[in-house]
Amino acid sequence: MNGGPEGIRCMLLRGGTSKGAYFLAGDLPAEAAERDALLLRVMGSPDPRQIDGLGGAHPLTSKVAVVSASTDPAADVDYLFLQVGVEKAEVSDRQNCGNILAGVGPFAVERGLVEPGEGRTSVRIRMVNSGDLATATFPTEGGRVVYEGDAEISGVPGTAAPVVIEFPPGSAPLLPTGHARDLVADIPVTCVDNGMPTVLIAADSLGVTGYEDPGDLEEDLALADRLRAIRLEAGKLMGLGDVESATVPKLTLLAPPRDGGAVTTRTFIPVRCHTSIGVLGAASVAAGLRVEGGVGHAVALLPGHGDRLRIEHSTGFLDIEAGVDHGLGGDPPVARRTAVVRTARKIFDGTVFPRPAGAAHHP
Ligand code: NQM
Repeated sequence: MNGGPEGIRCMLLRGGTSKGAYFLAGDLPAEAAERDALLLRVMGSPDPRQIDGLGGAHPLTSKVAVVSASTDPAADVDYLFLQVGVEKAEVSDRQNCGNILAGVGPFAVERGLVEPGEGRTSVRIRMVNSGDLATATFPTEGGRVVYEGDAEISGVPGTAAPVVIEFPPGSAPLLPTGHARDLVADIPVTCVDNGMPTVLIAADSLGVTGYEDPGDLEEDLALADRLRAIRLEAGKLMGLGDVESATVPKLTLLAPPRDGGAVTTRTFIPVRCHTSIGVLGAASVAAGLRVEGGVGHAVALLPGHGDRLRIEHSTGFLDIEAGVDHGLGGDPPVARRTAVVRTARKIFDGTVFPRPAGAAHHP
């Protein structure tokens, strides 16, 4: 368990458009600091290439899920998400991840935490980071998870079996600042939290179109400075405290849709620009677009009926159902429910051998 010569049992799965190392909680140290130090060695951090570990040199491929049987009667399993820094020796539990969530149900069946059904299995998951619940439903047959299927998600080549994820309303207020719109670092924004604290910003208010490639946006240092100022100020307004080294809030630039969707997005997570969009990030964007008076309301083309809408991003789109009830008599709007289709795939199952403790780090 301490990462000695016997290694640690680990499964690598693609969850949605992310990839992560999945562990049973009992296979890792119980103490958080010891666990995190071990996970840095497992992933090969800190190192921009993560050459000596499992990490893929990007925040979207430097992720960990820690899963255990739940003691909560409303859940089958507990899922703790940990974002492992790439260049920095940091492990953060301050956000959920809805993409890695897509692999949690299959992993729970693979490890015998949940008995598979015939045809399909639903796993009730408590997301330890926020205390919120989600239910993931996916095909199972003959006691095994079925990964092959015909569901296609943007950002992943080929097709795979669908993992349908449903979220009841979360515990956080939808509008953490209490307003549909705030002026932050002189820019109008909407701060929203439908599972992921997110700041919505009209791209043109920052002098960009919102259709640029993520790599080009990352190279715009003046933009990075302005986003940083917005993030630090918005973090305080959203009750997140000092977010200098936190992975939240995310910042999503909005522009009118170009491919039949409701809106085009470029999302900073929060420094690198996402190549698509996170699941809970998309849930927050979708709910935020529906907030009357919010910055998204003016940019988006919202469908006339139903909860489903299409969020465009740099590698395609993400369809999501997000219902918002508008408060009566001055009550704030609240999220009703959110549902999304993802896919997941087991890549390997085995034993990981972490870099030895105390190995010199030469950046
Ligand atoms: O928003 C990236 C991802 C995510 C998180 C991030 C996610 C979510 O794409 O639920 O999935 O925003 O850091 O994996």
